[in-house]
Amino acid sequence: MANQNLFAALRAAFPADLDGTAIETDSGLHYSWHDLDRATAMVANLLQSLDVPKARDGVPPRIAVQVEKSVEAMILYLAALRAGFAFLPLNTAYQSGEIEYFIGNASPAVVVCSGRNFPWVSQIAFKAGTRHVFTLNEDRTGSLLERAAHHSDRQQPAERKAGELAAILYTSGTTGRSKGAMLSHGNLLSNAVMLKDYWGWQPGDVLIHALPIFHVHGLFVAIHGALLNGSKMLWHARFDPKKVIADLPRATVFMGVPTLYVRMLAEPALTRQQAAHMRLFISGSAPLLIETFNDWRERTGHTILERYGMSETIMLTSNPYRADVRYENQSERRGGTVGFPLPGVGVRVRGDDGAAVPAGEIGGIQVSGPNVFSGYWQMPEKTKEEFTADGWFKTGDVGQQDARGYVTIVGRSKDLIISGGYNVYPAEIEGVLNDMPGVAESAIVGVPHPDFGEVGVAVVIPRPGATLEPERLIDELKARLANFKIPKRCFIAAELPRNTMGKVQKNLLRDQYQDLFTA
Ligand code: MLC
Ligand code: AMP
Repeated sequence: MANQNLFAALRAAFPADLDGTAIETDSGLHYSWHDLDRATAMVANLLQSLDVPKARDGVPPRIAVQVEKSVEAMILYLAALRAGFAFLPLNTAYQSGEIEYFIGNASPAVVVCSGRNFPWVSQIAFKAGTRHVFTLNEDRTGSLLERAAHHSDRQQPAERKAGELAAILYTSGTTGRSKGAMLSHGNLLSNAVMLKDYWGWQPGDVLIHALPIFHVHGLFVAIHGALLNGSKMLWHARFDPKKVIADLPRATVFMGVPTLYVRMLAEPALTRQQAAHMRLFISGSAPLLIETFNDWRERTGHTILERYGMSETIMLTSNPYRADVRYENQSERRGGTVGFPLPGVGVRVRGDDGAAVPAGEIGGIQVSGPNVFSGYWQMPEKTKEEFTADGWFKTGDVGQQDARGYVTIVGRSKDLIISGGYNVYPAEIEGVLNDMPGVAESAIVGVPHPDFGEVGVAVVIPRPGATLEPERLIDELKARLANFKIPKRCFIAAELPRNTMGKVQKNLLRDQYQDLFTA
């Protein structure tokens, strides 16, 4: 059977003219397809030259990467696939305690970090038994590329089967620590191939890439989409609404979390004329408010296509790209919904008792398909809990599917806040707060926010006799956790509201602070 390494499929889709531009960056750099091919070969050869454990039982060596967004960081991802390593991307906002957990849990053979963070990251990595730590900086310096420069620019992609591990994405949990979702070459490729057709990727498409590349949206959906279509990317190192709007006349596809759309709408330069060349605007990772959906249509003449996915499953549902006879009745992009189950993806809604609920009624969303991950890294018990007996994955999202098939997400059974497209698990922050001196207990709730959609608010109860200062608690949290997890406000209270069972009534706290940022 042919090699099912995801990189091999992406490479096969490169255009015949390898001298054409594959990527143009916002700092004026141009990369040809040939450059991508050569650079990924060199880095893959470096990785394969290292003394690391060989793949065993479909489990290859892991490479954990915490670096700023750059084309070279993307090349490193592709090179890891090419060399047959499993890629473990880490948000640049993560602090040492968070990194220590990920490295300790995944025991990567190789770690790559920025030169600035090398002193502490390497210490954590070496302590965890990692033998190889490289640096990679935004300006293309660092030991990774220096070492790769000594390797050949030709390389045969490692032989991989569809079920073999390609990436581990850590996602936090409602209880306990983060879990590593194991995604295979087949999970990633099947989803990308299906989306290429469903979203109507066509010759000449150009993608504006303005998302971070350490989560599903920017790393998989955007990059695989462009590469599999042989499409050029206009590469933005960080999201700047003005710069994206300026690039619209040269592009056809844009992907963003709702916050990016909200920020672009605040720019007078966003006009119908400026967006005239665009073919498709896609939103996901967090709920898109109907006002944003409507305002965007009014201002640009384009209807945003909203889709729904997860780290564990990649893309699950999507509003339609076009009226297509193959996808009967799927003609309208309906705001407030996440569209239809994607071809090949099973979506069903179940009640608390596990029974099917009638169309239009609310329940837990369960999914199945070739895109669904195989389980959490070294957590068989957790994996078992999250799947039904008949093999469907319980997303933790609560929603409904109407008679026509449109899926709407109405809430979450998991205690999760999605802030600017990043997941924040209250339990993790409460755990850190509760360990601070003078803190008896705490609760974090999500409330509406005009920019981030939703943000966390902390309510903290002091121990008897203790005096707590909200600013001090926030500063302490900042030293320990990624910045997007930090509650935007902190209140000290005498007690938390509880029901008769003694359970904290977060809904009452949410109601209390509902208008904090939107009044
Ligand atoms: C930044 N800040 C945030 C935040 N991002 N606060 C809450 N939520 C966020 N998402 C805070 C910082 O802590 C800092 O606070 C201040 O804002 C400025 O930081 P910054 O880094 O300069 O912010 P900015 O560059 O403006 O970033 C905002 C953003 C970014 C929206 C561009 O958050 C972003 O790129 N989000 C996209 C996330 C994403 O890709 N998600 C996909 C997940 S995949 P202070 O106090 O320190 O000043 C997934 C599956 C799927 O969910 O379906 O796709
Ligand atoms: P992550 O674990 O970071 O992959 O986040 C996945 C979660 O993001 C899902 O379980 C949903 O709760 C949420 N999500 C993704 N896309 C959407 C969307 N379009 N609307 C609402 N929630 C979404």
